[in-house]
Amino acid sequence: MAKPGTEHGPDALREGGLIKKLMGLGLDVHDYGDVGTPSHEDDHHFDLPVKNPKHVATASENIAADVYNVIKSGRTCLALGGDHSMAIGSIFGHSLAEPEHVVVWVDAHADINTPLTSSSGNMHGMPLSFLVKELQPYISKLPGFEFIKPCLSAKNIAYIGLRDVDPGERYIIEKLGIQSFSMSEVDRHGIKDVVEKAMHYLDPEGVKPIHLSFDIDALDPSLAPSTGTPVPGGLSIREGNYICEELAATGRLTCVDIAEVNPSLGNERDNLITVNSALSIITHCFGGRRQGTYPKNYQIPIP
Ligand code: 5AB
Ligand code: MN
Ligand code: MN
Ligand code: MN
Repeated sequence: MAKPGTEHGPDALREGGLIKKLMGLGLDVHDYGDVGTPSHEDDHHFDLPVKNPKHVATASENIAADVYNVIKSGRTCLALGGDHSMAIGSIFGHSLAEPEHVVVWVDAHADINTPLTSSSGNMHGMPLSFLVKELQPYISKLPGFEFIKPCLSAKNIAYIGLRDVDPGERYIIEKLGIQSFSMSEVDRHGIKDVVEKAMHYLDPEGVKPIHLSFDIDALDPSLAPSTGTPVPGGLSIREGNYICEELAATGRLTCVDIAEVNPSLGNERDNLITVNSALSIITHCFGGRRQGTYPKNYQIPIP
């Protein structure tokens, strides 16, 4: 958490009209409020350059419990970040409710550094490493992380949008054979093919619950300037919305993370652009379609 401010992401989205927009799609929306993320004193690791592990561990445990309860109650979960370390808790909580779920990770970054491959010590660059079974021999013991049981196999993950991947991460992706559709694949094949291939690979039968972890920095920085680690050459809003429309159309999208919206970065206009992009991504995950939609009981008004 080198750049503070992502804790204000959820309120920026609420103030941008999130709930009203979702209700406008005819959904029964319940805002469960903010998850408790208490910080700890002496929150450093003696041997590793990992920042705030206890803070992340407590937050992850609370996020996991809430995500589990929301999904168990039969609702679709929207988890608003926060930096992307939030996905440790949301994916773990999702797996407690739906052990068979698959993960579509949309991001400029691979977020699969181990505490030892990371050059920054930032835990938002590591979330997947704690969850992937095959990586556990390489994961250092961190205070508070005992509750996490690795719940994903490498074959349960597909990346879309990568364009800033660390050497250790690229090695891990290749060694474990994780499906990765970087921006080069998006350029080469187009977003339709990429989404089709990703979904066919993750779940050829089309029966598994889907977790979409969407880092707003997957979008081009012109569309999401208020974020901590922008990288040029990202997804267009059309490509981002297309991914969401296609996943939503499966009827199996059970949990969506929106991470790394940081209203403390950039000016007011940057914030507005970023929030509007995030709202567009979210609504297309929840039934919004560019062809248009109407509520279930819609009637043409009679004069
Ligand atoms: B984000 C970097 N790979 O580990 C690292 O925004 C960047 O959640 C991580 O995708 C970016 O610090 C994390 C250099
Ligand atoms: Mn990320
Ligand atoms: Mn990122
Ligand atoms: Mn980040």
